[in-house]
Amino acid sequence: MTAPQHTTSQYQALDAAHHIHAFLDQKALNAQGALVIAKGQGLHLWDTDGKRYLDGMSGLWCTALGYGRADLNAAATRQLAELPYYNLFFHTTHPRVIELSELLFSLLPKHYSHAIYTNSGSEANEVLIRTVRRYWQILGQPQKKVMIGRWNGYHGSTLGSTALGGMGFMHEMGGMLPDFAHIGEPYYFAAGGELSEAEFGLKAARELEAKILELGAENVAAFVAEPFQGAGGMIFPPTSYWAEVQRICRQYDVLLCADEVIGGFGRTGEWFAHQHFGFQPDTLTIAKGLTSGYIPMGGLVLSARMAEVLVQQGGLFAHGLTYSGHPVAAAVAIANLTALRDEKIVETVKNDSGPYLQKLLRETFAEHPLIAEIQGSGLVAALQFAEDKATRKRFANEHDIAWHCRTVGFDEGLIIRSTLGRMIMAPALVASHAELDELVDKTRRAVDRTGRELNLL
Ligand code: PXG
Repeated sequence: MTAPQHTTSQYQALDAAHHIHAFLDQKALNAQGALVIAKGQGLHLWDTDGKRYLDGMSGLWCTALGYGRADLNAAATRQLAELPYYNLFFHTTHPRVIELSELLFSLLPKHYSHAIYTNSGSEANEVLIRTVRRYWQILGQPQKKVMIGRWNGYHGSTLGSTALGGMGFMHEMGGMLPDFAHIGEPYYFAAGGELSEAEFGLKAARELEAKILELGAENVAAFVAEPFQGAGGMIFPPTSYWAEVQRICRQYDVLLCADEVIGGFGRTGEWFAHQHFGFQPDTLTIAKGLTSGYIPMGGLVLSARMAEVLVQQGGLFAHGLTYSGHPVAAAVAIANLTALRDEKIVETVKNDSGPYLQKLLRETFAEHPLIAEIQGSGLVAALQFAEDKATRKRFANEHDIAWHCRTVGFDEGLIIRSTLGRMIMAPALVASHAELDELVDKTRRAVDRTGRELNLL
């Protein structure tokens, strides 16, 4: 291990002096000091004081294989020695990116054929916006450029991906772009009212139809959404939702674009989350689990139907990134996807570890006085804090309650996320039963402590 250069408090002071962290009030964080994570192995992390944490979030939903995989390390090291950099500009390409696509498209449903690689999910969604608009331009409909996303959806932090996402506080920082629109999220617990889940799923989907009619179908390029909403609270839509969304997109000739950055590569127990929900998007945005987060890489996957138009009729494609299809990232992605496939990890999530976690969570929290809903599939799950289960009455200060739970979780040696009033977890796909037992046990302790410390019980 690299010898530490500083003590924890020195690291914290330097961190405060030089960084503006993501989605936090930096001044408040500086007063406290950030947790300095120094080492990872399997599902575990250690901070600079040697304290161990169970990582219930796979880093940021990305370390599908856990930390410390020698095969991914070896793939990167070999590639660094052989060809550390080349690109797909000006009539060149290289073996690793081609081998990666061969493997990726062997894992994807057969109607996808082309990929444009990026360094991140945000960039992949930027590419999506321009590619979708280009597609309609080629087909003689340049006015078809409005992208419809969902309120509380998350598609990244760059200007276009922020506009596509539905986080109002993000729109406020830097302003909105034209030609983006949003519909409500399919959050039954919060907005279902007196409807059944199935009825609410149809109602939420039909907001898309109303928005398309309001804007004029001739102006709408695409609907973009996460199959289940990740950063926005791990919200699983009712089962009636996606079939109706797909029907609407087909009826009005609007492209259906799935953001699989969190859901892709086995998280739900299927290779891709749209397969879990049973619909067929025209494009997929991928990142995170593509390389298990060991090295940055994302991409936009296109259906054969779209790619055919872009390639056969499109002429020059006016886009390119220096690091698109980077050989070291491609080598790591190949090692990662090979391990997911050959070690039957996705099958294990579907048939064994996923059902194990989902059952354990329901046994542990079904009767818990503070938890009113448990959602999830495979190795992703959410617990909804609420005041009253029967009426689905949420706590007025649910954000503070969930944040407290996350903070005492750190104290208990557990890393899970809070969003609004929900605790969300997404452990590495290689989690053992013992690690899932530890995850649920520590989560229950954090929830109980939250109840006691905030006088909720
Ligand atoms: N789409 C989705 C669905 C995402 O979840 C992005 C795009 C952007 O990817 P990049 O690689 O540009 O970050 C994301 C990222 C959280 C959390 O805690 C989620 C993300 C990032 C950071 C934190 O839920 N998702």
